Amino acid sequence: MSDAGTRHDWAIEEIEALFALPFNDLLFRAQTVHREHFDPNQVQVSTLLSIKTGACPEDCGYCSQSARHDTGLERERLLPLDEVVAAAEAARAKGSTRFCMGAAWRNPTDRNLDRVVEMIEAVRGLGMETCVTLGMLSGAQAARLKSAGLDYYNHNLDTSPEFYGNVITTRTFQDRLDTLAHVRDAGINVCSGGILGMGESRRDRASMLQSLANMPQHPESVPINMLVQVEGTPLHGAEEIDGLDFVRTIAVARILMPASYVRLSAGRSEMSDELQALCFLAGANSMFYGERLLTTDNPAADHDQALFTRLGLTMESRPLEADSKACCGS
Ligand code: SAM
Ligand code: DTB
Ligand code: SF4
Repeated sequence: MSDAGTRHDWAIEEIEALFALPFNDLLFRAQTVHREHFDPNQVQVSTLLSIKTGACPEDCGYCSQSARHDTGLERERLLPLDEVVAAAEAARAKGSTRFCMGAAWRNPTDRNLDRVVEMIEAVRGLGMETCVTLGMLSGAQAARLKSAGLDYYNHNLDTSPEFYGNVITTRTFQDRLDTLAHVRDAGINVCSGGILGMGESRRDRASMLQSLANMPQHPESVPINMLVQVEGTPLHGAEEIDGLDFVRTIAVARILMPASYVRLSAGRSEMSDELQALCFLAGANSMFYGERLLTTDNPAADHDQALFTRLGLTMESRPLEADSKACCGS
């Protein structure tokens, strides 16, 4: 992706000053930036599938799939290829252009990767873009995924470096940066963002966005999740984020990373249509589409279709090459 004209040297105070703008000024600025890079009435939609569920050795405080939390989730082995292909075909039939496969691993083994490579090749064969999120990767594993034709790798920073230790202790913030560097070096598009509503401060939100925006190249896709509170996880009962602060975070992400897709991710089932509309106005232009995220619910496709109609939004119909997606200029 051409990054010309975008900055990678944001100071935390500058980002906090954006957060502190009057709401209307912030949204106007974000929407203006958005229109310079994207069609403001188009949304890219991806569908998720959990290809290996539960029994994860990591201790991420938000996650239903950690073996350390008693969430009542049934563990499942790696799904067979035909089930994955059937789910991708169903997603494509509903208009989804990207299929994202998630596995509850700390990191994949090379044998795990053999199976995932088959899935990537089969989903690409359907004419869909592919994304996987498998945990930490080595450089060699990232290269292997690239040669299988993988389009995107999702690996979130999750939160600020300062707040990180309150949420996860079994791997470090630096481990995440290392995996993202392997993905970038392999030539795979980077999908990386975080979660809001875990008890973090506004400064933590600013700091997380600073870590993303000051990478040598911005992630092509930046998912902003609202914590889905799962009973049995340590973060169940965390103080919820104010909806307007969520919108502010989307707007700041849009301003800092003008040419990236900002993804309105987990948590939409708990959001009103009006709150989601504000997120689109703030510059969100991609989302997860389909009844299920990985282990929790997402709004029904017909509800999202009705929302698109009410807002005059259309679903991006065809995958765009990462290096030619700049458009419009109007
Ligand atoms: N195990 C892999 C990993 O952690 O990288 C891949 C799957 S993991 C579930 C992918 C991302 O989903 C996490 O990094 C986190 O940002 C997000 N996520 C997980 N549980 C969530 C929840 N309850 N609410 C919001 N986002 C969540
Ligand atoms: C991302 O940032 N959000 C998605 C995707 N990347 C893999 C996952 C959300 C998971 C929400 C909780 C669940 O369904 O288990
Ligand atoms: Fe495991 Fe990923 Fe859940 Fe963390 S977020 S517990 S690594 S599945």
